[in-house]
Amino acid sequence: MNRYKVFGLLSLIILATVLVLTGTQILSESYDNHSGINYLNQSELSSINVTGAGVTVSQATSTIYVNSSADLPVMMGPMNSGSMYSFEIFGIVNPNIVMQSGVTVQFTVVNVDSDAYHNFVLSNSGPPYSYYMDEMGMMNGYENGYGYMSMMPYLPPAGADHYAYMNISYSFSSAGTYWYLCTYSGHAQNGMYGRITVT
Ligand SMILES: [Cu+2]
Repeated sequence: MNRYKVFGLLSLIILATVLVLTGTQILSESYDNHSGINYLNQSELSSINVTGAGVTVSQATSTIYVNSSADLPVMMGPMNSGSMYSFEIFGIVNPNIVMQSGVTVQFTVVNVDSDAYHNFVLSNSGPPYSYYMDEMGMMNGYENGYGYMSMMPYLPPAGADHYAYMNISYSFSSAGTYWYLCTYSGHAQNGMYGRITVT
């Protein structure tokens, strides 16, 4: 091989490496840095996990009663429960949430899982859920047959003292049974969901 061929080959290899690295960068950025995702540190996380006004917690029935418009912090992933397929609100895993119509809930959704993506989506459709609920969380939202009432990008796994979170405010204007679930493949199927009853 003469020196021109070697030079040409080296150039190609360098070009290919740059393209792959750039592509990976763009992909992970669109996945992790969706607008609306912000980060909490440990002390901020502790400060939001306090039962606020307008909320009553029944450990015995795993139910959170939202009596007037209120904030609910939702922890995703294994926190006190051992399971990664859990939402935790005020220490209750996948709680029932009960409220009257007209109440507005501000969910502060935090990923506390160190090695998995999760999201928090409201839906009219209850379990059982299939493996594929929405591979592209943020893209397919509302018209995919699952009755989604809200959508959320997947929040990236927690790092040291670094927890991705997103706020979603929702007004439940009609009585009925609704559900919250994680649309990451296999998560809702494995139990990552809970019921919301609006009376
Ligand atoms: Cu999940």
